[in-house]
Amino acid sequence: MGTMVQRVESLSLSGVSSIPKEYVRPKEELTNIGNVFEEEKKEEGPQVPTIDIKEINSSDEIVRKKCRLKLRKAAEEWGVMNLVNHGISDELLERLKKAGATFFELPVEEKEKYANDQSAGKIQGYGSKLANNASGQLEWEDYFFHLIFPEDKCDLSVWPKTPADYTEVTLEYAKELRTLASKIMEVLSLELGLEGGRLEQEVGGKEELLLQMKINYYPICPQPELALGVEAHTDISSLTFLLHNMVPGLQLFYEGKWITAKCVPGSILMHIGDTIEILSNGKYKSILHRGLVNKEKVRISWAVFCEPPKEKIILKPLPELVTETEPARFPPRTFAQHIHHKLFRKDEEKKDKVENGDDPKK
Ligand SMILES: O=C(O)CCC(=O)C(=O)O
Ligand SMILES: [Fe+2]
Repeated sequence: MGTMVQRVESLSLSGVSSIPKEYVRPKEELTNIGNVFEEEKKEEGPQVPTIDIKEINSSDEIVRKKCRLKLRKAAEEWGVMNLVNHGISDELLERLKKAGATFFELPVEEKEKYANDQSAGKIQGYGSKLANNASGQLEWEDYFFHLIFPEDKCDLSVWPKTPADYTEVTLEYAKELRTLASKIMEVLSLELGLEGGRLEQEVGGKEELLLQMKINYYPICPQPELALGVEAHTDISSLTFLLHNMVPGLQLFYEGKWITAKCVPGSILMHIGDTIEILSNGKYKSILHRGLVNKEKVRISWAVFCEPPKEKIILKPLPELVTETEPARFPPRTFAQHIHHKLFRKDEEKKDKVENGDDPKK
């Protein structure tokens, strides 16, 4: 195990009334962080679309086309949507959420037995963000991260042993999500005028596409207006599927404003990630999003990232989608290079701010 890492849960339970400075976001991020319960109630303005995919493979062509068109529009305009009638039973979703919540109910000392060791390259397990840049900026969350599909690549020895059904339930959810991911990628391909299997094949196909789960655990925060659970980012995945415990927190940056996602019972929230944005040459969007915290309720979310292999595939706009009027908007990069590029760009932005005398710590 590595050196002692500050767990946000311990900080929260200690009863501090003000948060350590590393958790205070720089001032340019703070303008729009309000009370998330009030934000969620607001009815005016644009809302994350809810897409019913029940008829996505209907034998009635008109019904099928209508359903697929809605999915495409949401992927083009928002890059994020609540999927309903997705085919995964409420019962399974509830069991999955119960399993993760039960694990997080263990005392921190118990969870520490599962601690990851990022410096040793062991990225699976229980973790919290480590300060990895000059500003030392941290996020108000702890998490549990591990590969969940394909099963033969999973290291079950690092998965939670409490509760006893954690592994069984999680493997079942992974299998069902993998099927759903295929279904979605098929429609996204067809709607680009490509063969149905194309996007899936481009991200690694049945063999190589990896599903990684991150359970985000956001403890109660004494100063939620100064912190973020997850800082603003776009997902690097091809697709991301997200569940949560019905506590609001997710915000999407849409048309220049932060929109708070409403909790839609039974839905699975889905993001188009950078990978599909790149392959589609920007037709489908990977939206900027972040997570707020609050002082009343613990929030938990389950994000599953469908990722291409790190080195094997060069991601670039598909040649069919590149024309003289629509030139390639992204240079060719492996997934690993894409990750590196994003980190580098972020560090450069921070450095710029320091050099211009705008201290990002403030
Ligand atoms: O907790 C959430 O709603 C968002 C989490 C997220 O964006 C992520 O884990 O990538
Ligand atoms: Fe995300």
